[in-house]
Amino acid sequence: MGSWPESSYFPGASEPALDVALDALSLLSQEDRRVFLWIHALPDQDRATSSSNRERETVSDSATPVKASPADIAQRARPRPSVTPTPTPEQVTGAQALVRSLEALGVDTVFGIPGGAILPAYDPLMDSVSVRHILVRHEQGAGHAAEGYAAATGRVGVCMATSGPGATNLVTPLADAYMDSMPIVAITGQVSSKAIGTDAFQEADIRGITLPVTKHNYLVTDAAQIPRVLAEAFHIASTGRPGPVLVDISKDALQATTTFSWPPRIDLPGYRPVTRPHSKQIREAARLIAAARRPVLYIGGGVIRARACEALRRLVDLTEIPLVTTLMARGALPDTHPLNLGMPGMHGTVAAVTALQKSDLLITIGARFDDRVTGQLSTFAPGAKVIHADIDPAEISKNRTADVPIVGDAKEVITDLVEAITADRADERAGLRADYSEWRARTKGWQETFPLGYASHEDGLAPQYVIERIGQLSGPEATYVAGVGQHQMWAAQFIRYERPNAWLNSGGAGTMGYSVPAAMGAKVGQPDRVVWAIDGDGCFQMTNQELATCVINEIPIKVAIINNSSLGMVRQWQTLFYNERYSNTDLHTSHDQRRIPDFVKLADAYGCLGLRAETESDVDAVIRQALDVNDRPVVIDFVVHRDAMVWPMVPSGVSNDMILNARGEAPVWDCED
Ligand SMILES: Cc1ncc(C[n+]2csc(CCOP(=O)(O)OP(=O)(O)O)c2C)c(N)n1
Ligand SMILES: [Mg+2]
Repeated sequence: MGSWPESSYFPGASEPALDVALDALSLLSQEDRRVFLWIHALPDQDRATSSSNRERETVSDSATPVKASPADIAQRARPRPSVTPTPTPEQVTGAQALVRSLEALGVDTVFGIPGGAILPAYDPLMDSVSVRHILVRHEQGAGHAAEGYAAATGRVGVCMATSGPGATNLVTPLADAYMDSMPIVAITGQVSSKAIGTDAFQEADIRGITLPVTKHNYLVTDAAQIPRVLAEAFHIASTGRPGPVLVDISKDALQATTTFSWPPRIDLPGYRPVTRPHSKQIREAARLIAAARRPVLYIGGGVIRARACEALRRLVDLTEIPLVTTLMARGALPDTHPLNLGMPGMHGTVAAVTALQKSDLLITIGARFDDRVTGQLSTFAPGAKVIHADIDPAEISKNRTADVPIVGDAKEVITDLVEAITADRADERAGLRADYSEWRARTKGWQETFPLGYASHEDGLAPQYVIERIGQLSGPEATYVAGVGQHQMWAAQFIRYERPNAWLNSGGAGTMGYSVPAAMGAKVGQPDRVVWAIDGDGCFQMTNQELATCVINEIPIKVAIINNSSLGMVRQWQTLFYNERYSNTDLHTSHDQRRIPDFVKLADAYGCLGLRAETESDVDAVIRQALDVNDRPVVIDFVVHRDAMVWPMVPSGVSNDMILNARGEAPVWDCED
C-alpha cells in the first residue's frame, strides 16, 4: 500500500479536484492520514482495472446529483472518498452523521431492512446519492450479500437491520463472516438508551449475542461517537485478519443533534496487527525450505484475503514446490498451474491429501489446520516439520505445533521469503539450493494416477457433469458462489479456478442459504461479471426469496439448482455410515413425481427466467440460454441423480491415509509410495 501515490486514492478526479483533495490530505495529522489511506486502500484487481473505471468515476463524481437507475448506480459503484475531509463541524442528527460517515468511507451499497429502531437512519439514507440501499427480503440475505460483495471485491461489505429480530437474523452471516475472515460491517438499530435492559419492544442484547462471532462490536448511545465508531469499525473489519464488526446504535443517538466533522480521530491503542514478519523467522523458514526434500505449500484463504496471489506465484515459480489450495483458497494459484495439486481435506484430491501426508515440510500460509483438512489430527502429516505463517497469532500452533511460527501479512511474508531464498541461493558458500525434482515427479504421478472423476448414470444426470459444463461454458472470469453440501464440493472440484475471488463459499461455518444472497452481493460489487449461484435444492429453499430483491433491483445472477431431491450430503453419510436408513433427508423436489416446490414455476413467480434440464443433452442448451439472458435472473432446475456421491472422501475422524477414491476403493500405491 505504501508505494501507491496518494493521487491514486482519488480515481477519476479532475486535476484541480485532485489538487484540492491532496491539499486537504496534507492538512491531516500523520495518524489521520494513515487511517484515511488504510480505509481507502484499493484491492489489486481494482487497481488493475482502474483505467476502465475512470469514465464511470467521472460521471458519478459530477457535482449535480442525477437520478439514476439502481443498475446505473451499481455500474458506477467503486470505492472512492466521496466526501473530502470536513474539518469544520456541521450540525446534524446522529442518523445524518451515520450516512455521512458511510459516504466518507466510500460505501456504495448497503443491504438491509428498516424497522422501528433503525428508522431514523433510513430517512437521510434516502437522500444519499452515493450510498445505494438494497432492500432485501430477510436480514440473513443482507448479511450474506455483504459477505458476497466483500469476497468478490475485497472491500468492506455493509448490512443494516433494526433491533431485536432484525439484528438476531444477522447472527448467522456474522458467524459465517467470522469463520471465513470476511470484512463486513453490520449496523443495527437499538432501542433508546434509557430503555436498554427493560425488555423493551424489540430489544435484544445484540452486542452480547454477537460477542463470540464478531471481530469487534460496539454499542453507541452518544450521537457524537458515530463517525469515530464507524471509521474504527471499517478499519478493524478490513485490517489485520479481516472479520465482521457490529455497530449497534440506540434510537435516541440516531435522533439526537450532534456535530459532524471528518475524518474523526481513531483511538485504538490495543489494536495494532503485526503485518511485518520477523526477519529471523523468515531466514529460519528459508533454511528449512532449503533443507527439505518433500516440501508442500499448504495455502489457505488468508492468501486470498491478503491479496498475496501474485507474490505466491513468484514463490512457486522460484522454488518449484508443489502446492495445495484449501477450500477457501481455490484460485489462489491457477488450477492449470502444473504444481497445483488441488484441494486437500475430506473431499480433496488424492494427490493433495497424499502430498501433505508424506511431506517432510509444510509451508503453511494463511491456513489453519482445520479438521476438515487434517482429518485425525494426531496422524496428519506425521513426518512433516511445520512453517506456519498467519496474520492472526492465535492461529499459530492452535492445532498443530509450528516449528517456525511467523506472524505477518501473507503478502509480506511471501515477498520476504522470496527475497531470503533468492539471497541464500546467490550465496554459493551457503549451499542452500534444494532439488525437489524427485518429489515433484512423485506428486505428479499421484495426480495422473488418481485424477478426479465421476460415474455417469444411465437413469439420470450426473451432477458433476452439470457443474463441469457450467464452468467450461462460463469460463474463468465468471464468479461461482456455492451453497453447502455435495454440490459445493463438486463445484470446488470440477470448476477450474484461475483467479482469486472467482470462488465464493461458506467454508468454516458451512451455512446453507449462503449462495443466492452472496451471489447477489458479488454481482452488485462486480456488475460486469457473470455470477453463478451453484446451489442445492435444500439450500436454495432457505434464502431463495432474495430472487425478489434481484429482480426488483436489476441484479441478474444465474442460479443452478443441483436438484437431487435430497439433503444430499447428509444422505451420503446415511448411505455410508447409517445403513442406508434415510431419516429425514428426502425433500420431494423431483424424484417421486412431485416437485415441491416446482423451481421453474417459482422462478417464474419471482419474474426470473426458469429453465429445467433432466438429461445430458439438455445441459449445454440451458447454460447457453442462461448466459445469453442478462435482463433478469435465471434459475435452472438441474434434476440430477440422487445417488451420486462426493469422492474422494476421508471418512470423518480417521487418518487421511484412509482416503477412498470411490466407495470401498482405496488408492493402490506403488512400493515407493
Ligand atoms: C443452516 C444449516 N443447516 C443444516 C446444515 C447441515 N447440512 C449440511 S449439507 C446439508 C444438505 C444440503 O442439501 P442441499 O442443499 O440439497 O445440497 P446437496 O448436499 O444435496 O448438494 C445439510 C442439511 C447446514 N450445513 N447448514
Ligand atoms: Mg440436494
